[in-house]
Amino acid sequence: MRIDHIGIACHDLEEKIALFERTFELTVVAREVNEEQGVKEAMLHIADGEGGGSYIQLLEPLSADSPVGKFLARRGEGVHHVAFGVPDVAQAMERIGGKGVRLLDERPRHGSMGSSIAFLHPKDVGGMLTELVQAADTLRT
Ligand code: V0V
Ligand code: CO
Repeated sequence: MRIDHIGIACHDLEEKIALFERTFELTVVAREVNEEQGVKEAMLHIADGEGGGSYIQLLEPLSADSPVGKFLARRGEGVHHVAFGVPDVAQAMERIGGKGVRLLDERPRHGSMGSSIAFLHPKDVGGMLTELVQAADTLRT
C-alpha cells in the first residue's frame, strides 16, 4: 500500500535522532526496545497514508551479534531495510513466499508501534532487506 518505513542502522540512537530532528524537522512518535529483533529503535513521522503512516526508523543494535550489529560491522551506518505497508501480513507472506522468495520469519513477529512484521531475504529481492508491515490499527485482536 505504501512505504511504511526506511530502517537506518546507527551506532548511537540519541545522536541520530537529534540529527534527523534538526535536519529534516521530523518528530519522534515512538521509541521501543525490541529484544527479539535485538534493537533499540525510534520512529520519526513523515506522513499519514492508507492503512498507516510513513516513518524513518532509526535502529541501534542491542548487541554485536544481532542483525543490525552485524550489518554495522560489515557495512557501517546507513540504510538497513525498506518496509512496505500491507493490509494483511500473513497473506502477503504466503503470496510472496509462493513466488520462491525466502521468508526470514515463519510467522509474523511483533514490530514497532504494535505492528505485525515479517522479513524477506535481501538476496531474493535485488539486495534490499525487505520488511512487510501490517499496522496496529488494521490488526484484529
Ligand atoms: C545482510 N545482507 C544484507 C543485509 N544484511 N543485504 C542487504 N541489506 C541488509 N540489511 C547480505 C549480506 O551482505 C550477505 O551477502 C547476505 O545478505 C547474507 O548475509 P548473512 O551473512 O547471512 O548475514 P546475517 O547473518 O547478518 O543475516 C542477514 C539477515 C538478517 C538479513 C538474514 O539480518 C535477518 O534475519 N534480518 C531480519 C531481522 C532484522 O533485520 N531485524 C532488525 C530490524 P554477501 O555478503 O554474502 O553477498 S527490526 C525492525 O525493523 C522492527 C522491529 C520494526 O520495523 O518494527
Ligand atoms: Co523496520
